[in-house]
Amino acid sequence: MQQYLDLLRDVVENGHDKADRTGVGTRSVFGRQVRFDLNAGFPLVTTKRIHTKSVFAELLWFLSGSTNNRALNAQGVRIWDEWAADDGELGPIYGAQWRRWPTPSGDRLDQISQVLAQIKQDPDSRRLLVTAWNPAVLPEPGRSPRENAAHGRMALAPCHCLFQFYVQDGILSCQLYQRSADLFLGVPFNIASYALLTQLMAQQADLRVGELVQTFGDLHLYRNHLTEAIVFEQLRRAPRPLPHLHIQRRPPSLFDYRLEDFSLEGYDPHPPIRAPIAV
Ligand code: UFP
Repeated sequence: MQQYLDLLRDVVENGHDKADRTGVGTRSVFGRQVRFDLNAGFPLVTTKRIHTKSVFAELLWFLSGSTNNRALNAQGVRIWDEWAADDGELGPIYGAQWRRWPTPSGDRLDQISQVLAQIKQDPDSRRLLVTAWNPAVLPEPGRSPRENAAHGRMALAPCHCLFQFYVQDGILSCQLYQRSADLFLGVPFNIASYALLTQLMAQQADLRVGELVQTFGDLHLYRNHLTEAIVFEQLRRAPRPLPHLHIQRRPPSLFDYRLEDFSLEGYDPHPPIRAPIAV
């Protein structure tokens, strides 16, 4: 994961100070891209421990179409707690847009099923996209995430908002556009999540995996992460070999995977580094 450390260094060295919605303040750059060869190993940050159960459970939760935090809490995953309304609702975030995009006629579009079908039927298509960016249900400015969720708006505007698949010679690649990226806390999760999604899509489409390309809009480090104990500690650590992700079985559909289906071999990270999250 040298690419990740290079990004950290890039933002530390080239970032400019920028105010942000949370009031914490960031150091930020605009427009970056990294590529991961998914055959070289599973792209998981090794210079601190990543809680992969949260990543995997969250992706399965997105794929299930759920937008209620209680389903995640039931699995011991608490990464969305800061944003959920009292009943656990997060409003129409990723799961809703991926699986139930509302059409003008009142129907619902299952973008994920459609794109998987297109990958199989027309792999050369240049339209293999899924978008979570639905301007009609973005959070209303001036409301807190919880208030938005309670009013049927997204608690948080999608950060990983658009992705595209690409098939060549039986190999599936994926490119993600991430408009806003908390490089220390969010990005390691986002990389791992889309690496897993690409592996699952490939398995279901009988394709091999190629690359994950990740393109960033506002790529930032929060000011309170730029400390000796957090970002600079991570930069002192040497990356270790990448783990490998094994998928134990091929379930009948993309929507039938379970957490127990995934096992990571050879993940030997440095210890965790705790950091405050900006809400
Ligand atoms: N963020 C990520 N990845 C995610 C996610 C959030 O990096 O998957 F959900 C970060 C980016 C930003 C904040 O720091 O959360 C979202 O704030 P905003 O909507 O103002 O960009």
